[in-house]
Amino acid sequence: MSSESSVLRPSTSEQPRRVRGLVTLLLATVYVAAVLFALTAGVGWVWHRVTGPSAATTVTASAPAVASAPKAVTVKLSINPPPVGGVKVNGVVQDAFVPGLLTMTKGTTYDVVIYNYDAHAHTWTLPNFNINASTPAGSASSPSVTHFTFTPKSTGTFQWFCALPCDKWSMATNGYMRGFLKVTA
Ligand SMILES: [Cu+2]
Repeated sequence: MSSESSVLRPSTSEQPRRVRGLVTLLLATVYVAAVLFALTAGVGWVWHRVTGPSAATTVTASAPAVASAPKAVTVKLSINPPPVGGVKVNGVVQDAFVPGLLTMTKGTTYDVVIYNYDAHAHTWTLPNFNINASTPAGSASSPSVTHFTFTPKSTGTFQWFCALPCDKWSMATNGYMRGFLKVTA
């Protein structure tokens, strides 16, 4: 009995310590789990705040900006258009941009589209506005198409020309392979 009790005694005094240890471990686990949960939820909330509403704000903010953006005015130019394949001057077919004389409004954005029906390349060069659009060779049935967009920022009359050697007469004559861009206020 006495030996039994002496064996039991340390075990009974040890058991609450073990229980206390287990409770502490359990509490620690619960605490760590709670902290992890709080962190995850917090990060999730922050993530939602950052991605959700800001993305929606970007969409609503960009929508009116696109709608209020000025629309470009399309200007079509043709080089040696069919059926003539140029412009007839005194019975001779001359190389020509049609139209060769243009008028634009300052501050308006223009989308210039050039159709080249000629079998030779040309350019539409306007140094005042840093434009040098090269138009590759095309054909009467399948013209090459060249695009550029620009907004004239100053008024006046500006010389444009074809910088590639082509029809000598046209290169020297305004309205054919050279001409003017008039920009009005
Ligand atoms: Cu030319």
